[in-house]
Amino acid sequence: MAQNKELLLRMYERMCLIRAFEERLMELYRGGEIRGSLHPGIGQEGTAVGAAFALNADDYLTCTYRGHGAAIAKGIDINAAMAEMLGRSTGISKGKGGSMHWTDPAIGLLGENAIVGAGVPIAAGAALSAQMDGRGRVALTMFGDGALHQGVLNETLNIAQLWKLPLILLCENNLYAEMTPLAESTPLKKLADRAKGFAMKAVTIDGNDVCEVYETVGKATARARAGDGPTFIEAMTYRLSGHMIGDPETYRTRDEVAEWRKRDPILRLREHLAAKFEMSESDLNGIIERANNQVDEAVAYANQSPQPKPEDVAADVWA
Ligand SMILES: Cc1ncc(C[n+]2csc(CCOP(=O)(O)OP(=O)(O)O)c2C)c(N)n1
Ligand SMILES: [Mg+2]
Repeated sequence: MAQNKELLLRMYERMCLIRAFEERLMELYRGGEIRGSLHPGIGQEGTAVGAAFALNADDYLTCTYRGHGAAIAKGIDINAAMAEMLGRSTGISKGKGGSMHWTDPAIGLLGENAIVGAGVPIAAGAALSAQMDGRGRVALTMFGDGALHQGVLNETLNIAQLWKLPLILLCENNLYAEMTPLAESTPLKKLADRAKGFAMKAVTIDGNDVCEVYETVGKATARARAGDGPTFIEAMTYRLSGHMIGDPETYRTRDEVAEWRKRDPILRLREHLAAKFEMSESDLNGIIERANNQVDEAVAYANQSPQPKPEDVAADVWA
C-alpha cells in the first residue's frame, strides 16, 4: 500500500462515507421508505474509490446498478442522491430515476445502468468524443464479471482497441453474476484474457486494495491521455451483501462470505493507517462517526424535500 497519508485518509473517509450511505439505504429500504430494487456494493468500495480518485473532475464515468459507491467517490452530492433514493423532487433525477439510474453530467457521471453491460458502449462513445475534442479527457466504465459475456462488451473491446480510444474498462470481478458463480458462465480463469484476445492491454489486480486500484487506473489514464489507447483492468473483489436486498444467498456458503469479510477493503486500509501512520482507534472511529453524521444530514435534507408534483410526471421523461 502507498505511503501518502493525506491521500490514504481521503480514500478512507470516502470509503467510510459510501459504506455508511449504503448501510443506511438498506435500513431505509427495510423500513419501506425506498421503492424499486437496491443493489448494495458493500465490500466493493476499494474499486469505487481507487478508480474514481484516479480520474480528473472532467473525466467521464459510467457504472452499473451497483454504482452508488463509484458515484459518491466521483463526487456526487449525497444530499441530492439521498433525495433521489427517497423519491423527492430535489433528487438528482427529480426523484424519477431511483437507485439504478444515478446520473450527473456535472461530475462526468453519464449514468448508472440497469441493463447489464449497457454502460460500456456509452463510455466508449464518451471516449470517442474526448479523443475528437483533444482536451485529454478519458472515460472509465465499471461493469461486472457477468457483463463481460454480453455481445456489446465484445464489440466495444474490439472497436475501442482498433480506434485506440481513451477508455478504461474496469471489470469488478466479484465472482458471481446474480446467483451464478463465475465458473458456470466462462471457462476463463482470468477475465483479463478475454481482453487480451482483442489485443488490448489487460491486467488482473486485487480490487480490495484501494491503492493498487488507484495506481493501476492512474497508469491506464496516463496511457489513454498519451494516445496509447484503452486498458482492461480486472479487479478481484467480493460483494459482502446479497446481489440485491432480499437475496436469500443460497448459492454461496457463510464460510466463503466470512473469509472475504477478512479482506474487507475498508478494514485493510484501516489496519494500514493504524500500523504505518499510528492512527488511533478513536481517530479512525471518528471518521466513521463523521460519515454517519453526513448521512444523517442527507436523510434530513431528503425528508424535508417535497414529493414530485403529479403534474410533473411526464416532464424530463424521454422513453
Ligand atoms: C441485459 C440484461 N440481462 C439480464 C439482466 C438481469 N441481471 C441483473 S444483474 C445481473 C447479473 C450481472 O452480474 P455482473 O455483471 O457480474 O454484476 P454484479 O451484479 O455482480 O455487480 C443480471 C443477469 C439485466 N439487468 N440486463
Ligand atoms: Mg459479478
